Amino acid sequence: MSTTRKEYAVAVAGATGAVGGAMLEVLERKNFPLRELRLLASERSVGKKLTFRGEEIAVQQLTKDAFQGIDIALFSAGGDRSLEFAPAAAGAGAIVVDNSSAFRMDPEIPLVVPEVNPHAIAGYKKRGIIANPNCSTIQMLVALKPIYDKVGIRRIVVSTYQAVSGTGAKAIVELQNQIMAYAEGRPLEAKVYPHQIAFNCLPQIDSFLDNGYTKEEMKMVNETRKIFEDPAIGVTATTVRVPVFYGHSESVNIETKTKITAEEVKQLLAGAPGVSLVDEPKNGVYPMAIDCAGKFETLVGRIREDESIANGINLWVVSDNILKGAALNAVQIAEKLIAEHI
Ligand code: NAP
Ligand code: 3JN
Repeated sequence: MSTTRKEYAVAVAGATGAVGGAMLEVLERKNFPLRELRLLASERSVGKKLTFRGEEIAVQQLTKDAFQGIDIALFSAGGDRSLEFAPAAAGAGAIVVDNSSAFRMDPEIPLVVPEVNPHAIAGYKKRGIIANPNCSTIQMLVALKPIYDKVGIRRIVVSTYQAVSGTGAKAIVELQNQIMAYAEGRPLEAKVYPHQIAFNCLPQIDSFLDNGYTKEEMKMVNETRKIFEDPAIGVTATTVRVPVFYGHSESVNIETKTKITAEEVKQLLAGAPGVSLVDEPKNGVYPMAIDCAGKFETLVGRIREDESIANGINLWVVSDNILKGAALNAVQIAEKLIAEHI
C-alpha cells in the first residue's frame, strides 16, 4: 500500500535577510514537505526573486493579510514585525515559529530547543506561536541537556565569543572594511558597533540594563531558566563580540548537583542529539568557529574537570549561529510540529 506524504504551506517572513536565507537553505537541505513556499519581506523587496529548489519565487509584502492558507509561518524580520504580524498570522490559522525575542518570555508561549524541551511544543495551542531562543542560549543548552538530565546542574558560568554575523549583513561588511582599511593604512570606521571590531573584542552585545548586564546576557539567564523549567538554576553570562564572521564560541563552566567525571561527560555527549564531540586536544583537535559554518551539529570539546570545586566541569561549545542558532532550530520545531502535532 503506498502512502502519500502530507505537504504543508510555509511562509518565511524576513525571507531576504540573513536568517531568512538560511531558512530557505535548511528547508531545501532537509527536503521539507512543501505544498507552497511564500516569501515575505518589506515593501522594498517586493518582486525580488529568490531561488528555492532551482526555481525562482517572487517576494511578497509582509502584511496582516499575507497568511491566508498558510500552515506554518517562520518569522525572522525583527521583533517589531513579529509583534505586529505574528498574532495576525496565528489568527489566520498558521502556527508561527518566531526567531525574535518578542515573545520568548511570555508565559503563554513555548520557548523551544527540540533536543532539550520538545514536549513544550504542545503549548503552541494557546496562542498559535512558538518562540525560538537566542542563538547563544540554544547551543549552550544542546551541550548541557544530557548532563542536566544525568546529574543536575546547580550553576552555569558562561562567556561567549560571538561572530559578527549575529548582528546581520551590515556587521559582516563593517568587519571586512575595517580589515581592508587596516591593511591599507587607512583610518578604521565604526558605524554598526560602538568601537572598532577588527583585531578587538567588545564586551557588549545589545544594550546595557540597570543591573550592569547587557540584554544578550540576561537573555541567556532567563531563557535557560524557562527552557529547563528550573527557576532556581544559577546562570551568569558575559557576552563578547569578536572579529569572527560565522560561528559563536562559548566557554561554559558548570557546577553539577552530584559528581560527574570529564570521561563520563564525554561518553554522554558522544551520543547526544545535535552534538558532535570534538575533543582530542593533544592532537590539536577541538571545536573552532572556522569548522562549524554550514554544520547542523553543535561542536563540544575541551571537556575537563574544574579542579577548583567539588563538582565542576568546563566545556568549549561552538555552533553555526545562523543555522542552529536561528534557522535550523526553527525548521526543526516545524518538523516536530508536522510529525507529532498537526
Ligand atoms: P537582516 O539580514 O537584516 O534581515 C531582516 C529581514 O527582515 C529582511 O528580510 C527584511 O526585509 C525584513 N524586514 C525588515 N523590516 C521589515 C518590514 N518593515 N517589513 C517586513 N519585513 C521587514 O536580519 P537577520 O540577521 O536575518 O535577523 C532578522 C531577525 O532574526 C533579527 O532581528 C532577530 O529578531 C532574529 N535573529 C534571531 C537570532 C537568534 O539568536 N535566534 C539570531 C539572528 C537574528 P527587506 O530585505 O525587504 O528589508
Ligand atoms: O548578536 C547575536 O549574535 C545574536 C543576535 C540576536 C538578535 C539580534 C537582533 C534582535 C536578536 C535575538 O534573537 O535575541 C534580536 C531580538 O531581540 O529579536
